[in-house]
Amino acid sequence: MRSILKTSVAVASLVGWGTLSVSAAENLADVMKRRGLSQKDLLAAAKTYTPTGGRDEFVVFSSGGQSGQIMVYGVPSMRLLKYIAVFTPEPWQGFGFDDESKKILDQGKIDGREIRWGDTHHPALSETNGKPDGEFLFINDKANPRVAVVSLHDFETQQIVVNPILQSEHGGTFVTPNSEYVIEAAQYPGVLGRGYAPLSEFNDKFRGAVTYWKFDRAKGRIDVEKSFSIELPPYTQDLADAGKGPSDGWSFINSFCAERYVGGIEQGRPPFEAGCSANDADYLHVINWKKAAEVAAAGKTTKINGHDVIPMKTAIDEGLLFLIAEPKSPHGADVTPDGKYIIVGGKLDTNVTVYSWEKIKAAIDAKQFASKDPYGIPILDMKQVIHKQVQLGLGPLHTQYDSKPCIAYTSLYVDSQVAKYDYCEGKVLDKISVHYNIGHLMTMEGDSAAPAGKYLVALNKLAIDRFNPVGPLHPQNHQLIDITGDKMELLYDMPVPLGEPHYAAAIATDKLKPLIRYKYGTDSRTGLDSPFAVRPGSEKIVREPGKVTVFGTAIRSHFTPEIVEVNEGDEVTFHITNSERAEDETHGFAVSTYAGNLSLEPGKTASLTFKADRPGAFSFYCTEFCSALHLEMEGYLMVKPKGLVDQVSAKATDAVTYTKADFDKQYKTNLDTQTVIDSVVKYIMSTNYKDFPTVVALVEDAVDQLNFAKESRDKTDDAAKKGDWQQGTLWANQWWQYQVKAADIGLRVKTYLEEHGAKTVAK
Ligand code: RUQ
Ligand code: CUA
Repeated sequence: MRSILKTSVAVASLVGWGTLSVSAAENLADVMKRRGLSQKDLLAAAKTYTPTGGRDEFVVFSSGGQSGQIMVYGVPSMRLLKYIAVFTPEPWQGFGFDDESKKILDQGKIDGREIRWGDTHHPALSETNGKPDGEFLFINDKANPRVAVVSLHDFETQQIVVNPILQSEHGGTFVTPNSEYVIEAAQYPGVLGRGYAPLSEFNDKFRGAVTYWKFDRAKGRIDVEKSFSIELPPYTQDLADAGKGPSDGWSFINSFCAERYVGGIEQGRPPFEAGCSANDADYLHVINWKKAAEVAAAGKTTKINGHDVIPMKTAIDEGLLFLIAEPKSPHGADVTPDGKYIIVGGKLDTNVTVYSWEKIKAAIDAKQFASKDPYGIPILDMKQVIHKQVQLGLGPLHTQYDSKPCIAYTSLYVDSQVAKYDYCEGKVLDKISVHYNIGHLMTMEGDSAAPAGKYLVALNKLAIDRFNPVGPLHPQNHQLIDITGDKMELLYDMPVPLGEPHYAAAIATDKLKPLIRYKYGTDSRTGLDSPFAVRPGSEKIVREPGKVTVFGTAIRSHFTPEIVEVNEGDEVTFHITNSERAEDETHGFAVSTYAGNLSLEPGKTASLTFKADRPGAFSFYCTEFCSALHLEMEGYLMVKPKGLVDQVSAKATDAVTYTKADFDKQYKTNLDTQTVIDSVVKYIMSTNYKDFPTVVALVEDAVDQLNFAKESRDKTDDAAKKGDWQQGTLWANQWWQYQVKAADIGLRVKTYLEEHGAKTVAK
């Protein structure tokens, strides 16, 4: 069939060649003219264009902002690869729809309230020795103080932890150099434990805090029991970072509104924005987390909602907490790759301030403090611990680092620019304009101890006039900038149609080792074996009073079982395992008007539970275009009305009768198909296909299909022996279905081998 198709395509293109050649002759100069492109544009295109099948050098995980999700895209192509559902349901992936993922989302309930969205800000990659290792990803929820853990083996959210004491946060997620802890700092002050106090008691009763979530890498989960927090003043903590190298063991959190202003525009008082930016300085918090972990382990904590909190007084007495002034309404606290400096942008100051860790440490060790804050926290003398201040422009926010030593990039919100400078010397080197109002920026592995340089992405808040208008809400704009040369070069604008992407993290592609398929019967939401998985042949329907549980399988192109009878009012659960082995051979599952959607990737088991409270005949079907007979991948849920006496048998009757002629015709087709399959198999076996893991998986799948074909063929032959042309023809058809699937996989393998330069090996 395929070869016929290929031949006719070839013939058609031969016939059409004469007319096609006119437009095909358009050359590069013609295209440039027609589209108004410059040489510079062409160069940018050549640097980003990725031909079909090409791969990106880096993979970016971008916050999806208010969508509660994460976007994954490639650099330099800027092609979107995936949305990872984190705090928000995502129907395609079944997240928030299957029973398993509902449990993950339910971990994110706060004080009993179900919250199905999140305001994600800062993703962080797990690190080993300060470098991203490609194993895990963390992200925070500012609106509802939570942190999620995503496994990068399958890009699935596996855990959500709720902060036990905060009511709002922002300084997360930032990881320590070996991902010992995931840092989450408060944003708007509150009563710790989410309690009440009048605003008139703000200074005494309201507090900030920072939580150090203990990460258990072996389990791939945050260990809530071993996590702790430190009580902080109500200074509106903002962004955080962990020290590394010489500053490993310490963390840094900036703040704004150290004025502790409480607003009240409705009482004729100036609004928050005025009161919170009245002073010239706020505070950089310097915290010894390693020592704090010991203090917490020693039990010098109070329990709030069952969680260990080191009181501010203890933090001061134990020498865990120090403050340094920072100008003015700062944003961003970014530790340099070598851990020697911390750079803070002053939103309302034109400088970035480069603090020297060596000087900070010396002052702390010598107990040289300029003063104390109202809570008794020692304040270091800013002048004494500054390395440099670099005048960059209006609204400096966040800083990222290059692979070249001493080179940093800071976003300038008001100027809509990126500044490149030497922070060792305090010299501005270059500036580039972006469109418009950049927030964060990101270089490749730019958070790590060894940034990869090469590219920078400007995460812009407004797109304004950059793209085709799509209504009052515009997409956001991620702009790719080449940073390999002395001058930054803008390469590409990517409209982002999801949430407000605050921050992103990039990793070299070769560090990611995602799964091709799940081990048979995996609950993908936990990564563990599902107790509900069954193998083909052992599918079953279990009936208990008021309850029907289906243990089924899905494989191209049918579900087993196909007909499920229940009584009105029964609780029905479908546990379905995808028994495919081929890469990307995903099925979906939905029961019309009742429930959906499951995403069943190869090897995965997922479950759908609902109450069959409305009688009727309801189809269920596969929601993923998985094969030529995808539309036929269907079944019926028969919800029998209450009190129905006449139990109609579930046994299906055939509407069409088949004769011996039908049987013979199908039989012959099958034998012909087998000849084609044999030739493909022969080709594959003649190559070094075992050198390609993707192909090995596909070949396993094809072998499965051929075994199934064999079983159906035996049934066909049995029926023929009995002269049962009805059953014989139906089974011959099923046999052929399996052949087609095997052939489909075989051709995928053949193409893959040809494209990847497989070699012929001697037999
Ligand atoms: S924020 S634009 Cu990271 Cu939430 Cu700075
Ligand atoms: Cu399985 Cu469509």
